[in-house]
Amino acid sequence: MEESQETVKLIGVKNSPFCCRVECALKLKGVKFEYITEDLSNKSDLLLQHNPVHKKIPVLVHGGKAVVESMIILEYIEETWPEVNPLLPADLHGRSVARFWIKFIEDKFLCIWQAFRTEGEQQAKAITDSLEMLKTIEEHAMTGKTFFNRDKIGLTDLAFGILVYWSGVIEEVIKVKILDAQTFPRITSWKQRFMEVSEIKDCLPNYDELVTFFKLRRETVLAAAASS
Ligand SMILES: N[C@@H](CCC(=O)N[C@@H](CS)C(=O)NCC(=O)O)C(=O)O
Repeated sequence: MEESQETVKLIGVKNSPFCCRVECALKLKGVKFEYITEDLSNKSDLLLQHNPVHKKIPVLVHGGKAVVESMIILEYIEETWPEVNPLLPADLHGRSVARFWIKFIEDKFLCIWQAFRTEGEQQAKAITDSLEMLKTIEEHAMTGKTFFNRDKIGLTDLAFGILVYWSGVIEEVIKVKILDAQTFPRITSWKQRFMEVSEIKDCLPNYDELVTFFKLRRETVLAAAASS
């Protein structure tokens, strides 16, 4: 049977920040969707068929057509349902600024994951890089508005905020404080405002469960690195 033009499905897992970004965007737009939980240890034909290149989640399936890569999915959601809760500014310059910071976050935020995957000198370097990345955001992106460069939540907040939530988990797992409130007061108060948004609160997975999951994950990753 052919899919309705309107059917929206999200293939994902709840412990992935990239899937959480998409879930939050759909909730903010009030779009109804079906969440299809993927088994990453035994990838489904549905995932392989819809994302044959990277074989990764999240995948958004809209009217039977797949959209992949979380930030591309978020732009797609914004362009498909522009009227409700616009997630980009109306003016072109404002949009370019939002996209600049999204690119910055996509390029640089991985250093926090690097701190999760490593130990010793490599980890120390990843932490230094993470602090540098946060300092740039603290000084140049937090402009005194409620959210990133505007008073309404938008795509940049989703790009950064969900990763910040997960990085809190990583900090706890590796027992290193990176996003310290005294060093980064603007990011810290922005984070509080971001977490207060009801659609965001609804989507964030339980913190303690994430910590348990990522503790085990780190043991696996380090054991694999040690034996290679
Ligand atoms: N750049 C991608 C990253 C997606 C990603 O890394 N997904 C992970 C889960 S968090 C995945 O599917 N991993 C499975 C694999 O690498 O085989 C995005 O933003 O969507």
